[in-house]
Amino acid sequence: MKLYTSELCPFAQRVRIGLRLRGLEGVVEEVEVDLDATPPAELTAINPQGSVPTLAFAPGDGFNESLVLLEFLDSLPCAGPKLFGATPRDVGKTKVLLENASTRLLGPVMGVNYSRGNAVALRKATAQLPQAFEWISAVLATSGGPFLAGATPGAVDASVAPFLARYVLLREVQPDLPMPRGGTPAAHFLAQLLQHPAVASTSPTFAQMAPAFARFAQPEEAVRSIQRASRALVSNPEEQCAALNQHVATLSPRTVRPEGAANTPLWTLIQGEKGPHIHARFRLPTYNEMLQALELLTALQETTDHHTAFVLEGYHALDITLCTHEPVWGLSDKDFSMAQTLTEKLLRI
Ligand SMILES: N[C@@H](CCC(=O)N[C@@H](CS)C(=O)NCC(=O)O)C(=O)O
Repeated sequence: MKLYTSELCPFAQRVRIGLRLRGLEGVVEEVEVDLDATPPAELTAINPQGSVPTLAFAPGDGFNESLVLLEFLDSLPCAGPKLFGATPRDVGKTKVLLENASTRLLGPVMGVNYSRGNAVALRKATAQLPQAFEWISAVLATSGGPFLAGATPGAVDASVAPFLARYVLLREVQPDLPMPRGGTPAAHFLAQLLQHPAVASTSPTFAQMAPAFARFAQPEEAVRSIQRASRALVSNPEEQCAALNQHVATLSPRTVRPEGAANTPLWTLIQGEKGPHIHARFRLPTYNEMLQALELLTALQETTDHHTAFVLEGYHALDITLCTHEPVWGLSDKDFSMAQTLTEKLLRI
């Protein structure tokens, strides 16, 4: 058997930890895949997405998905304890705990690890961490610790360890990220888990992770282009507004629609009393889409530190106005860049 894996991938590390906990390292050959290159044909023959971890029994025969693979390891004959527990009752309890770990612990931890320079997402995820640490302490009170599964690590430990290991490494560049309070069961668990040979021997180093951290700490290109855009006022706002509308006309809206007839330009240039600004109105089909739109809008504003004026009409229409008013009123490249990215994102909801 072969495991297609990557040292950098936390999902693959789950299975690599599972192999070591089960004592199956010698039985499964680990094949390192370069995630930046075209995936090998033997891998895509089994898993067309070419993602890791993927297990191969024979050419063209195997499957992927880290948690399914972890469970499969328990079906292989070996001396090590079962990751999901010895009885069907234990397996059931472990699966419920995995679900809870995923929402209560991994949700916030992954939210931090993958916040991509999104200031709102980072703040939201960070705010949930203290409760996530309390959840760990509560589970340990039931299992008896030092691991979530009890005396030895099990499937839930293997599934959270890679993300916690990366979180702790990330603190080297973001030292303000919270840790469990010293002396608490959660702090003891974290130390024990990361030191466990199955976890320590499969965890990447900071140097290995640094390029990925740099990539994940950065907002996507469309957001960076707003950050880079100049605040100097443009001399040709009519032309820029026309170019913006031409671009918008090439987009295919999903559920959020620009208001107006098909050929009406979305963004209009308005000569206000204090100076020019651009305005657009978006139609939202339901309350739910409006909440998504507001979340997206506020996150983009906070991350780029460029703010719109927006007004809701019920939960169905969102009016957005953009202009630059420091040091003087007018329209800048930043406004047009913001308008473009915002429209692209809203029409993708
Ligand atoms: N849900 C999958 C996620 C696997 C995954 O996202 N793997 C990433 C690397 S961390 C990957 O292979 N990405 C490359 C791709 O999808 O092309 C699992 O739990 O196994």
